[in-house]
Amino acid sequence: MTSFAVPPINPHQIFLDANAGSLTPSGPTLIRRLSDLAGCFENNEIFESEVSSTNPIVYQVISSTVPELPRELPQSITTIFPGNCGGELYMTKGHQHPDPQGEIYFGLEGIGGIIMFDGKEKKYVEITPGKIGYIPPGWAHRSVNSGGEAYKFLAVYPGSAGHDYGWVLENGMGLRAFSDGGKLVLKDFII
Ligand code: PAN
Ligand code: ZN
Repeated sequence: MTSFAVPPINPHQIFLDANAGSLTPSGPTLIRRLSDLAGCFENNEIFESEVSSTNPIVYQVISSTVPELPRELPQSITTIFPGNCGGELYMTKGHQHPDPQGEIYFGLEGIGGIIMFDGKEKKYVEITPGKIGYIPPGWAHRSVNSGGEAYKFLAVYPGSAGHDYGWVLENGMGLRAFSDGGKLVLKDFII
């Protein structure tokens, strides 16, 4: 089982394999199945039915060994598989950083986007390979896969930022992303 490294962290090199969606040496790997996304999709009836039938893997996150500790700069690659639940695109759970700090996402493969919400304003930023998405401090963020293949991106964030998933369940994300015959359709997020 892989894990985060223990400080002090020595200067080192990390090998990024965009195709495999991996970082080597790697720290923890997280697998999120549909059942882990309770409360995220609009159509709860279809969500429950798909959870009890195939409960597919929606996304995975492979981290480097750099720990989530103050002054460190952890990285991870998220791979969101293609698909939807009741027409709503496969997505990450989405979170706020309790210690408001910025973050960058760098597109590696596939096509997707970041839904961002600061509690009032909402934005959608498309990410394709080579594009950097900037998430300013105080903006909750959720990623979606808007294409027909796996969508992969590298995330780099301050180690003290933390992850608050409850904020999104309470406040929503401002926007929901759907696929209409392969075309991205954004709708207001009604709480
Ligand atoms: C990313 C996310 C990753 C998975 O590394 O943690 O894409 O999304 P959830 O954490 O919302 O499940 C990031 O934004 N880190 O801060
Ligand atoms: Zn984040």
